[in-house]
Amino acid sequence: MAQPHPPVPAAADGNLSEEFAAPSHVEEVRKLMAEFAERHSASGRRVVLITSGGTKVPLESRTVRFLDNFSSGRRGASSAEYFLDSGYAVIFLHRHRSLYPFIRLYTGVNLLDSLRFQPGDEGTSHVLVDQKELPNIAAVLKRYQAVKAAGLLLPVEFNTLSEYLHLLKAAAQALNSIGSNAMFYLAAAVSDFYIPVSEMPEHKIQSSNGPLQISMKMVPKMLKPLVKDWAPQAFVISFKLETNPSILLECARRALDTYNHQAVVANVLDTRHGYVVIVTKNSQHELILTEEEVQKEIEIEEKIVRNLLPAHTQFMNQ
Ligand code: 9Z3
Repeated sequence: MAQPHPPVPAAADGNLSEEFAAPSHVEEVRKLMAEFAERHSASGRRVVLITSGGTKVPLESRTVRFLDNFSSGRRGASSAEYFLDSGYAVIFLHRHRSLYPFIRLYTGVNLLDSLRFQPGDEGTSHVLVDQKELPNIAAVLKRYQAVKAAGLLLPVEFNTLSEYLHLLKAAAQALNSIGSNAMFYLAAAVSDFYIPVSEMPEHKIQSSNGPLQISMKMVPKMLKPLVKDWAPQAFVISFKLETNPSILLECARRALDTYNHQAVVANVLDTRHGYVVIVTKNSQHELILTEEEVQKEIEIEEKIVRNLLPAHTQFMNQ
């Protein structure tokens, strides 16, 4: 059985109030994102805002400890590449140090093991890349440099939950001016719980005080104001993660009913990189990676993006 629907938290109107400290650079980033969106939209390109990675929830103001979650950012980083390949400009709102488009392919490789030192003439030297250690590096580098030269990827970093919330709000407002040319692809794993600044101890919690009990508040659901107020014409895709497959689709449908956006990509923790269901008001589409596709290094994100593109086109034409 699915759990009962939780009460909508107080800040569901999108007013983040003083409970979430805004990052100092939020206005500067808002301007960058608005310029990026308007420039690309004016030249006929669609723009997708991808959120990616987990969020950090501090337990102390001078933070020593925090709550985190499992998300690696692989979904967001690989999807960014497929959106770029499909002609979108991408704002990549990602957790600091989570996986990043293109370079993600070399996670776990020790860079120094893939480089060779070669002395040159007259005291010069060269550093060479061993392409066996970095498979496909020439092709990946070419793609990355082309994306960079065309200014198609705008990376924006967050670390804490507060930073994420403020930057997402700024992004949504920045993309509003391009209407249905904008897509939101909300793949970040965002904490549902937090400790308000007003209730957080300033200093490190002392273990000498004995076992720790914490009480956390519900994080406001940003999807509601995003769809209703901040970017009401945009094409919005949220993600739903469960660990119990038997409640997955019910939860995804409930999210669609509650927030009234275009689609939910539903996934289960253990199988998330091989199986998802794209749920819309009138359809339910299972995407599965076969064993053969896994062997060929095809990724489920390619299928997700390929599935969403015609839906976005149709939405824009409505
Ligand atoms: C997802 O469900 C993503 O697919 C994953 C990707 C985070 C599972 P990785 O980063 O994993 O590749 O390791 N994202 C959304 C998760 C989420 O918190 N959704 C909320 C919920 O389920 C709704 S907004 O309640």
